[in-house]
Amino acid sequence: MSQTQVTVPDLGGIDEVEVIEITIKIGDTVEEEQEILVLESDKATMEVPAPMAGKVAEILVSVGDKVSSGTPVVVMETAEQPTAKEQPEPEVIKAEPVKTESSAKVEILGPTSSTETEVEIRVPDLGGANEVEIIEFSVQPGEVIDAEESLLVLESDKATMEVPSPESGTVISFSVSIGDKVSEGDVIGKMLVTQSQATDKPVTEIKPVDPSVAIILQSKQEENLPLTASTQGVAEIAIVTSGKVHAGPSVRQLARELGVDLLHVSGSGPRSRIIKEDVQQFVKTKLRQPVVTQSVDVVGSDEDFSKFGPIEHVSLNKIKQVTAKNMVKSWSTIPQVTQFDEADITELEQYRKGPMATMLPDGVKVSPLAFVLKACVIALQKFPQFNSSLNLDGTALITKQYYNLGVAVETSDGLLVPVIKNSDTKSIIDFAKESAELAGKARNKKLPMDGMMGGTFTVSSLGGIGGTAFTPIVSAPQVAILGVSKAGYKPVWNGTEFEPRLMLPLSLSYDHRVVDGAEAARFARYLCQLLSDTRHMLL
Ligand code: CAO
Repeated sequence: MSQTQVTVPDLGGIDEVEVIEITIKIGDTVEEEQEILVLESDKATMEVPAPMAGKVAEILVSVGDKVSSGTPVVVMETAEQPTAKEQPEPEVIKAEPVKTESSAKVEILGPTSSTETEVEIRVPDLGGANEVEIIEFSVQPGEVIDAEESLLVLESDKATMEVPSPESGTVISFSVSIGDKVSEGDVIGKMLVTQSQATDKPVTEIKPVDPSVAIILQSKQEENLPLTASTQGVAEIAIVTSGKVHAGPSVRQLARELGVDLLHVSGSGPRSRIIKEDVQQFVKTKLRQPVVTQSVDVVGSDEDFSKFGPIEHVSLNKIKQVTAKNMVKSWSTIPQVTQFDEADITELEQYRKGPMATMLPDGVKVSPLAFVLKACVIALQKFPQFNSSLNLDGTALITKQYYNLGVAVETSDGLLVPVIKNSDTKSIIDFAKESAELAGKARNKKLPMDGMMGGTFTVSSLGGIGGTAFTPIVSAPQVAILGVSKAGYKPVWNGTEFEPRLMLPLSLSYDHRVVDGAEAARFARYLCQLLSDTRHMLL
């Protein structure tokens, strides 16, 4: 093993550039030509690839440091010291302004009017490279483009380069497609330019895309900057800029692999440069976005059942139709899972039917549901994600600081869900009184619209009817719902013997985008603890 210092290559006359990204860390094994640093001047972004394969022993610069040609940046451990013979000869490729050729060369086809001329767009000098693939069009036919703005992007196995327009004008057409291989001089399209521009404007030649050195001149090269890149046997450099998208080759490659259009990605790097993390974040955000159902259709059947036997057509009232749409929306947009548990309410029921019954105000009836509601609000305060909603694009959770419990009520018109506002301020007796009152209003069609709005969590109890468990549907935009089934005695092992315990079945359905299974299990367990010993609710 030997150590080799990697230095900043010849920057072609640029004095100082800023280190804007370090893409390796100490201990990393890097391949030859793997990007290790990204540098940026006010003119261009440059990726510095490793000159040899090896292990990163030391990083000598930090993000924000200014470096110049020859500044040591990284120490690499390599299998053996490269001998002088093995080191590539310093090679300098110059990209200098020339008077007669343009980056994308143009050939005058003939004037179309006194001021406009149709010209052919030709591939410029590619620095010796042939058969370079077209990977991206930066403009579309019909677009008006400024001189030096990117026309298209080419990629060899070593570098990506943009072909800037030689003139200002209107792109008429491209005669090539993505994936086509082009070489210097190939006609790639036509554009309309003013005659004066087409004939005597000094333009910029693009060199590069050399197998060992890749330089891509930036599109706005106002100062005829003589760029010189040299391998110096140390590092190669790729200078990449763009007219519309500010991103390096590796970021462009990642974007292509993921099918991301960089025009839609905001750059968080210096001067809004798009970095890999921006592309990754863009993809994550897109994946998290909920499927937005434009219109929720309740698909039934158009089959003529009368051919099988007598039928009756019963129209559904508005409540049932709205409920059906809401159910379809919630069911089809929320990936939901149901967690089952059982609360031992033996003591709770002894208390409710015994001492508590003697203490109640006249006319107040307390069912197990009131205890469940009280337990829920305490659990929601401990597990705030259950009292939340996802924002529209799925990038944030809105946790609510208020607690409004919805209680599903069966009515002759269908299911209604009145909401007990400010549930965190209610006692068990309050819950009993309010749920009975709201259920009464719901059944008597006296419930105002706002009495069903603003719920943050729902409880659906079928305990008065029966059943051992069910899977309630989460009511969007809420993220969880608790189903309560009928309590029944079960033999429970107490360590020495089975004893009859009154067990209350609970079914917690939750939005799996927001709540993990383990959290749901903890939430349900916590509810069971609260219900198994009502003293916990006093804490
Ligand atoms: N286990 C055992 N018994 C229970 C129980 C449970 N989990 N929950 C209630 N009970 C008992 C009550 O104590 C009461 O018994 P008594 O008459 O002996 O006192 C009896 O069952 C009836 O209770 P209830 O249903 O009238 O009252 P509640 O407070 O439990 O429920 C309400 C009120 C409005 C939730 C209920 O009437 C209702 O409409 N439930 C249907 C909700 C529904 O349709 N959900 C499905 C929605 S679709 O997913």
